[in-house]
Amino acid sequence: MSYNPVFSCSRNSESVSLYSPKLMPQAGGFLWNKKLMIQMNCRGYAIAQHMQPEPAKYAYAPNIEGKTFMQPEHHYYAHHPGRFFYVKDEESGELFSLPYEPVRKDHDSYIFTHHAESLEWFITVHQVEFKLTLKLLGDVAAEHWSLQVVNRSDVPRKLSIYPYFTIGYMSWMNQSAAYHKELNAIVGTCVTPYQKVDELKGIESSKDLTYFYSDAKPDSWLAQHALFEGDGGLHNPDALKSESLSNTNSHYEVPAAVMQYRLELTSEDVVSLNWLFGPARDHAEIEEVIAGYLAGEHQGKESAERHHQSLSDIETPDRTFDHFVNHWLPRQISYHGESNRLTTDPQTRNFLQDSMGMVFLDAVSAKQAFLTALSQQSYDGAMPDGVLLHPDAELKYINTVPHSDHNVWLVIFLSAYLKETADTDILNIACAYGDNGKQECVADHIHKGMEHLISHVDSRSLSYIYQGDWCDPMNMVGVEGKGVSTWLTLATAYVCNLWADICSTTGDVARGKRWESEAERFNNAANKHCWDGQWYGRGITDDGRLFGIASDEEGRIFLNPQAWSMLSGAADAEQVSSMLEQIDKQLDTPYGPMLLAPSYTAFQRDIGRLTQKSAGAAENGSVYNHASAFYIYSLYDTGDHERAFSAMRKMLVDSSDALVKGQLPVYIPNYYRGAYHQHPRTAGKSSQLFNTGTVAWYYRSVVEGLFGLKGHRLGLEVSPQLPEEWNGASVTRQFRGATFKVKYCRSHDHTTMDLMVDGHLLSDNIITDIVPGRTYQLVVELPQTVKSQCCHA
Ligand code: CEZ
Repeated sequence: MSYNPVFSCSRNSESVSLYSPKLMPQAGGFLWNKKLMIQMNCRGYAIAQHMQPEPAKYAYAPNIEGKTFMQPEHHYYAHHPGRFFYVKDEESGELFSLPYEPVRKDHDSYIFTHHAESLEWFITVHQVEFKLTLKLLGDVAAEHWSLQVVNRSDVPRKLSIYPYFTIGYMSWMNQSAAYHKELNAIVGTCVTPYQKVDELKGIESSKDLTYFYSDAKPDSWLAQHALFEGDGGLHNPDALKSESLSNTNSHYEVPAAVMQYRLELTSEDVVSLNWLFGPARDHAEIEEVIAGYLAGEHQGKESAERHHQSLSDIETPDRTFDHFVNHWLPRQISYHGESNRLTTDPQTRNFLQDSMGMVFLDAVSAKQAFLTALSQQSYDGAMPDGVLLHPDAELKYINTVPHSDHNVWLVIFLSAYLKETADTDILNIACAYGDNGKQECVADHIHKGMEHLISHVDSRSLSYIYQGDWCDPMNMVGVEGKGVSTWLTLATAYVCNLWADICSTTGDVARGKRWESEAERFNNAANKHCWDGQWYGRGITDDGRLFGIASDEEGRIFLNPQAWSMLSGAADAEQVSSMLEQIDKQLDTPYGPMLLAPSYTAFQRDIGRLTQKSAGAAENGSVYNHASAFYIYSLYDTGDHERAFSAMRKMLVDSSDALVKGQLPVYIPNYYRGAYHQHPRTAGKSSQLFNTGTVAWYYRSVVEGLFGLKGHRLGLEVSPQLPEEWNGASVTRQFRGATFKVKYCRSHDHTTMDLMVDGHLLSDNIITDIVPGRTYQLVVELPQTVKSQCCHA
């Protein structure tokens, strides 16, 4: 274990431990399976959703709760839903709780450990050890909690343990809860509230029960929140002052699930208790889940060992980086790929980028996802705002607002997929259109999508933005249908080039040439109309105002157009160096580059909702990691490896900034608060939201940029861009069925890179004729750098 005061990462296994519930009170982690996702913080608060197939809750807030999507910087409060365990010492009367809430009494020791498939607390109080574990029950929508209590003192101890699981305000129409002896469970029941007759059909099949099953018979129970809490408050509930709970149900009263277990432990006695908590349709379903659990089914989720990683066993001089990229990064990509961010209508761009990440873990399912998206394209080439994943799914929330960028992501996915797999057959697969069922091959679909993309432009060849592009809340730049986006113009040029490359390399040279010239048209347009002297503006409003420029007091410079001008090839060397200088000066922070600066402090009607967000939060100038990831990818693309790695590294939580970020290094959040110069007190704070397109681009940058092990039509192209100060590194790369054990080393003997494959020197940097199933030893010899020499000394 490498130890520091706040957290530690275990060296060989995928786990991170936190040593206090107070230093980073919001920190926690998440688990998911195909049916359920739970985010737990280290103090016991929980946010859980199950899919039926629409996302739904089974533990609610104490009052009426509106339906919403997952929010950044979620706020917890005393009555927030959670999973809590009160412990009463029957002899001294002392009361405390695990993992920390609601009593908030210090323990003698506290460790919260996040593993890939479980969350665990190890807590000691007066020489009694408590090991609390949460796992999910295979691919069933159920939480499995277990508590092991060990008396390490020399004397017998009498303790009462009371799990208190909030069920909360289930429904204003009908809610109740009671203990059911035959199930040994407290079951809360409700009727999903509705008003319109039409809604009844949709909710009749919903899982309106919440159950709390115990594998041991409790000594007493209580199913009603108000009676449990009484006047004592949650930190000292009235119900725990009596010897036993009152075995009272709830009848149109807010339900809760509380049980009591009286333990008498002699020295070294061990007791284990287990519970299941989850949603159900009816008692038969609860019985089925319990039976499966008792029979030992549902061990581990199906997906766990299915994924191979394109990159593994990374060893570099940077342990934090290794640990994150070896374990947590692929885990977060899998979460996106498997759960679709817990929606049945993921935004098209999210779905395609999440699938791009999956290319590196499970190319077959990534391909399937791509074809699912493509089958929803209209015959005129337009892509819908969201991809429907269920026959009854509908476009909701942001997907009812027209955005202009969705076709961009089809080509980006395809290009990444082809690089990794060389599966050009995909281009010939027949796929139907969403609106008329006609079938055409994938290549023709893409071609139509590209035509659609390049036709939605003004007379200057600048792409219309409508009510948003990649940036959802930039909703008023083009609301009248005239405003344009510099970012989208450049992204269009970029994908024209990618598509040109795919066409040319698969033999359609004429098409390739055509798309190359389209790329040039868009790049020229951006240079002519959007370049502001030192950097690119972000767009031109309906009224013809170029914004994101030097004369703007707020929103003076945006990151995205700069990054994508490097990808698209619009910016020449002089422009690149001028932009980078300004990014360093105006956008960079210790947590990464901000999306824009300065953050807006007042509504700008011609830009939109983005300017109404709090300064430094989300798109209004946070360190928006998704945008930083584009920037990183573009830096590797232009060979600026020092800037690229520095931005990549700042994105990870480190011991030096964990307290500021308030998060454990188990995922990349969608943002860290920005407005660095305007609001230094809050800058750097994590959004704690792990839904983000960042991870796909991050992984791609690590594989293709940093380690330079990039797919090429002919084989594996090797062009590493290690930070100057690294003297060496090693990785295992799975590629097109073969395994490459790669060692990088710098030495004085080299002025250029030399590649040795199984001891033979290669004449160029592409390994061809790769034999699936074979393991290759690849040694990459690199010239010594001044910095790496210093490090070595
Ligand atoms: O949502 C993300 C979107 O899921 O914001 C990104 C966008 O590219 C992603 O597709 C940038 O706008 O204000 C909003 O409507 C935003 O749309 C947010 O909800 C944002 C959230 O941070 C969710 O992760």
